[in-house]
Amino acid sequence: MTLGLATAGESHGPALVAILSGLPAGLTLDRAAIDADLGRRQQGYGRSPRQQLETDRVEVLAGLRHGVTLGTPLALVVRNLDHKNWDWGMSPWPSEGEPAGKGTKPVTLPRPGHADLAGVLKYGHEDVRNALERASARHTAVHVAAGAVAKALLAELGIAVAGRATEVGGATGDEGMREATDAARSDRDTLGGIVEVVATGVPPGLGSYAEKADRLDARIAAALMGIQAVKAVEIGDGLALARERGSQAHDEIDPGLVRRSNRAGGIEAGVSNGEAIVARAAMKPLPTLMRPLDSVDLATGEPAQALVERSDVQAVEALAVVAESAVAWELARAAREKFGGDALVDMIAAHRFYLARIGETWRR
Ligand code: EPS
Repeated sequence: MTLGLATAGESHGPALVAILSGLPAGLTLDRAAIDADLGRRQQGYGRSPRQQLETDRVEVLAGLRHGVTLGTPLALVVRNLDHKNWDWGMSPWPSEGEPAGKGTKPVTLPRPGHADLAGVLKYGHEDVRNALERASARHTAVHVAAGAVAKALLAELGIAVAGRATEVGGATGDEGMREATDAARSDRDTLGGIVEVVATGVPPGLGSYAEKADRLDARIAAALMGIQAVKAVEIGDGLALARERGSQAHDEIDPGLVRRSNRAGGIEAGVSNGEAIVARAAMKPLPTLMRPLDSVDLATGEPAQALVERSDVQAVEALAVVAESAVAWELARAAREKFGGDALVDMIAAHRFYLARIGETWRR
């Protein structure tokens, strides 16, 4: 028993969709809670004017009856309200009538740092838009909707997951991060940053050291690295541990199996150890620049400036929500594998039974 997630959708197409498989029956979903996470993802200082056009809301097409999962695939939709401005340019079928709105002319100026160049070469596109539309971070919206479902499942097991931005453009603290954003905006530049996700209530024993692909840290790292613009991932004290001695780097165990520290970030040998799971992701500066970088016009082969489109100055707070969703999804997947159950009550019972079994040796 595991969770599956398949998504589709272009940034300016009609909608983003997701199909979630492997959820137990009997899980109550709260539409307002899912929409609240979608709203959190859209907020944050430094987002583009596009966010004023979109008010993301989840629609459910299948797998749910009266707010309760049926144990069948759950189909989610988040519409792109901006699509009305791209009706002709992003029509799934051949467009009718005269070209109107946005996206009517081919893009031939690839942006360094974006999917543009590799995408057109890989897929044989002539219009860079055919690559950038799917590569866009817009589609993180539907991943956040899936993550909200995962968080609802984890809450039934007493697990909570929260993400926050810790650095923007090298600056820390709310004030510092805002100042850095303002400075980059007035220079017509962009920034990256760092986010931290913490999961509490995770029992020991999620993930496995049996195979590389089973390791919980490998799965969390892949999930975070799979988010647009993420270039580095750290679990616990990650990079800093490499510079320390073994006598300093590990989390000593006291009676009651309490740890003196959590430098491992809650995972040892790919298995959760009962401490809070701590994961960080680092995001590069956004590659759509108002003062474009040097590139080449793919239509002529001549030097040119990269595509200029409206852009966020930074989207680190959005990444915090997306990263939280990604970690929640991986934890929910690992929990489905460990506790199984077609009905939520079966899963909860298996979780309780397991906690009782280890309870004599593990604090709760
Ligand atoms: C994005 C570019 C911008 C962002 C978008 C991600 O969109 P546009 O090209 O339409 O101005 O606003 O993010 C979202 C729309 C969103 O909902 O997060 C990109 O190229 O990744």
